[in-house]
Amino acid sequence: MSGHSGTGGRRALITGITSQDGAYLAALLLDKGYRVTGTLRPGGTPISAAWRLAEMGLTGRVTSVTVDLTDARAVSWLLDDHAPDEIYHLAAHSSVHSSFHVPAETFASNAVSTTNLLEVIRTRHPEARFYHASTSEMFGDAPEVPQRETTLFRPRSPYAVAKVAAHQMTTLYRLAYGLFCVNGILFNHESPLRGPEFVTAKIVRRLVRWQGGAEDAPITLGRLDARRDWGYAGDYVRGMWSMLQAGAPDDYVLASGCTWSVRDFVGLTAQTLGLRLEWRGKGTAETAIDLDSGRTCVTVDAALFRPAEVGELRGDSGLARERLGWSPTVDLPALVAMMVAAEKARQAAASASIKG
Ligand code: NDP
Ligand code: GDR
Repeated sequence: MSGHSGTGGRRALITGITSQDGAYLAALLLDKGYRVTGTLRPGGTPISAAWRLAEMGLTGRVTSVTVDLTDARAVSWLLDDHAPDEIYHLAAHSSVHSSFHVPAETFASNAVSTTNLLEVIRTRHPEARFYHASTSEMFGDAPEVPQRETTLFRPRSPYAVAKVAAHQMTTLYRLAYGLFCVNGILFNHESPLRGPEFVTAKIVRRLVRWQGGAEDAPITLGRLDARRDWGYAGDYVRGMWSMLQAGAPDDYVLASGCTWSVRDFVGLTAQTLGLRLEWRGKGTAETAIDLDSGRTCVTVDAALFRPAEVGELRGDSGLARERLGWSPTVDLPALVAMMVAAEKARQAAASASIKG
C-alpha cells in the first residue's frame, strides 16, 4: 500500500458520524492519530443522543457539526471550515425498506448530497480524498453470482437507484477530473451497534428478550428465504480506510463471500442462545416453534415483504484482498455470538437500572 504515509495529525471528515459505521470508523481513525469531525443532520440524532459514539467512549473525542448535505452552499462552508484530508461519506437514508415510502427524500439524501460533496471537492478542495458508501444493493437481482466490481447494476429499490446514481457520480469525478474518489461496494455488515430496523439486530434483540421472558409475542419477520452476505462492521471500516491510502483510486467490493438466509440467521441466533427451534409450515404460514416450551417463537407477516426484492447476494472481494491486503476476520457464527453477548449485557444493565 502506498499513497498517504503517516496519518498522525491528518484531518478526517465523516458524514453521518452517528451511524454504525461512523462509530467504528471514528474509533479506527482516532487510534491512528487523525483529528475527526463528524456531521449530524438537522433534525436527526443530536450528539448528546449519539448512543453508538457513547458506547464506544468516543463522544468527547470527535468534533461534530450539523449540516444539510443537500444544500450545496452549506457543503462548501463545511469543507472550507474543516479542510479535511480524507472525507468518508456515510450519511444516507440507509433503510431499503423505508426508501419505498420516501423515494424522493431518499434520492436527495443519497444522490444529491454526494454530488454536492464531489462538486465542492472539484472546485475548492481537489487534494481531498473521498470515500463513497456504495452498496451490494446496487446489484439487485443481478444474475451473476458472486458479484464483483464489474457486475452490472440492476437496482430493485429507491435506495439502490439513488446509490447507483451516487456511485456513478463518484466514478465520473475520478475519471473526468482525476480526483481521488472511490466507491466501497460493501455487502451487509453488522455489529452490536447495528440499528434495530435491520433484520439481524431485530432478530437478536427480540430473541434475547423472548428467551428472557421480557417479551411473549412471537417475532414477526418478512421474507425468510432472503439471502445476504453478512460481515462484521469493524472489518469493513478497515477496508474503507485502506481504499483511501492506496496509491491510486479505484472501486472495491468488501464481502465475506458466504451467503445465508434470514431463516439461517434465526437458527444461528437460537443456537447461540441454546434454544431448540423447529420450522413448520410454508410461505406466510411458516412458523418456528420452541421445542422446549412448545410456544411459537417466529411468524411471517407479508406486510414486511418489499415491493421488489434482490436476488442472491454473495460478494467476491478478490480485488480488495489482492490490492489492499484486506480480509475479514469475523465469520457469521462469531458475529452472531458477539451480537448476542452485547444484547444480553445491554438488557441486563437495563433491568439492573430499573431494579436499582
Ligand atoms: P446507519 O443506518 O447506522 O446510519 C445512517 C446514518 O445516516 C446516520 O448517521 C443517520 O443520521 C444518517 N441519515 C439517516 N437518514 C439520513 C438522511 N435522510 N439524510 C442524511 N443523513 C441521514 O448506517 P450504516 O452505518 O449501516 O451505513 C453507513 C453507510 O453505508 C450508509 O450510507 C449506508 O447506506 C451504507 N452501507 C451500509 C451497509 C451496511 O450493511 N451497514 C452496506 C453498504 C452500504 P441519524 O442518526 O440522524 O438518523
Ligand atoms: P438490507 O438489510 O435491506 O439488506 O439493507 P435488512 O436487514 O433491512 O434486510 C435484509 C433482508 O432481510 C429481509 N427481512 C427483513 N428485513 C427487515 N429489515 N425486517 C424484517 O422483519 C425482515 N424480515 C425479512 C429483507 O426483506 C431483506 O431481504 C442493509 C442496509 O444496511 C443498507 O443500507 C445496505 O446498503 C445493505 O444492507 C447492504
